[in-house]
Amino acid sequence: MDGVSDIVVVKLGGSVITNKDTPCSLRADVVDSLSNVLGRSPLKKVVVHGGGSFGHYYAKKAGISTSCGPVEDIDDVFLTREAMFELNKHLLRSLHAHGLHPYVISPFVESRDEYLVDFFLNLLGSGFTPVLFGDVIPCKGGFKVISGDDISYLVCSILKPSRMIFCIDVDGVYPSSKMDGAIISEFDCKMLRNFVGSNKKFDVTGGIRRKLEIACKIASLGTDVLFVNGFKPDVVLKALNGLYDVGTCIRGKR
Ligand code: IP8
Repeated sequence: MDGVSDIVVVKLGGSVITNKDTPCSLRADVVDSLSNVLGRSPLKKVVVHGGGSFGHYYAKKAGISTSCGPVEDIDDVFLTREAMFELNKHLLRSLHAHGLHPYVISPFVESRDEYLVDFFLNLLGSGFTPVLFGDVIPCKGGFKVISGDDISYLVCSILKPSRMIFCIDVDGVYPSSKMDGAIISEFDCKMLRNFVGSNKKFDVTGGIRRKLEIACKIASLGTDVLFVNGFKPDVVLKALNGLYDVGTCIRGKR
């Protein structure tokens, strides 16, 4: 125990909290049930959320991706971020309605200063739940999307939490792109090299393979990583309570 390991980082996937078939369409009932579960957990939590049909819709339309590049019209940066703030506002209200005190942090600077450790610990110690989300950030030569998964890694590298939970739209990681049969209960990062997985076309930030790459980086920090079905609040609660057999787990390197 290093004093901060009772923290859990929870990433709420955009495909869980939004309906990706319709631009800017919130799954208010899902947001509510997840907020309820998060509100019931006594753990210190950092919540990160994705873009779904809000941020991804505008980023894709404008050709803004995870690679740094010029944007034709900087208004597209505004519109993408505005959509993310809109989505974030819904989530904040819901978390607050379920007894949490969300403290939104954006933009998230790609820095791992000691300052940030204290920044988070002071917030958590005061009873706040830091909330972050995928964003569009400036880079040399233009702008790029920083995904909520990348942000989760940055948060984990700052806080070294005991656990990181990815709430995704299926039960866990499937061995093949067909996503049928049983999920992988324990994913060994050595499997990554040959892992194909599905790559959903909607996202500008990549599919399950990219998620697993990030999850393995997080596990290398010593953090256990879980992929669970965000549509199943009881499963998310079990994961928060420390049960690992409710989805796909990647054991943190000890
Ligand atoms: O859904 C994407 O975050 P993600 C954020 O976590 C934007 O990949 C702005 C599209």
